Amino acid sequence: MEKTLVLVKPDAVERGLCGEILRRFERQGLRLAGLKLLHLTRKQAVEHYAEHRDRPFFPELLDHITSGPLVAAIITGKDAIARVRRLIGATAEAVPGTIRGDFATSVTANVVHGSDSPESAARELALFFPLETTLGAD
Ligand code: IDP
Ligand code: MG
Repeated sequence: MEKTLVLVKPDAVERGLCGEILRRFERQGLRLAGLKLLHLTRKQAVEHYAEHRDRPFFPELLDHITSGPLVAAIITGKDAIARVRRLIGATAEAVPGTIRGDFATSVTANVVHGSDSPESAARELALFFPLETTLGAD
């Protein structure tokens, strides 16, 4: 079993897509193991997206992810990290049938985040769910 971090980004929360997006994971047999709504500070956003610090789109990315409340979820299941990424779809030109392919309105407003590796999942889950991670909840 693996755990991964999913963020339903502010554009999707604003559009009322939380239920639809979480349903896409649940109907594939993935399970919710943690869930919260929060509005990220700029500092938290910088920490979450630290790997993109030097990219030209970084300021736009920070503006978007802090633009309103987001929903953070721990998603668990066999091969959860790769399965979540497949359901989310590609960063650019996601195909129809994927979450981004069906709902993204731009590369920035792309409705959802999923951790890209076991190392990212561990780092990101500790950031968004420190208590659950410390307690080893699974
Ligand atoms: P990912 O979310 O598919 O893992 P990353 O390359 O990690 O994609 O980029 C993080 C986020 O930064 C993307 O989800 C998207 O919101 C934004 N982003 C990535 N590339 C671009 C770009 O070329 N222009 C604008 N925003 C981008
Ligand atoms: Mg990424």
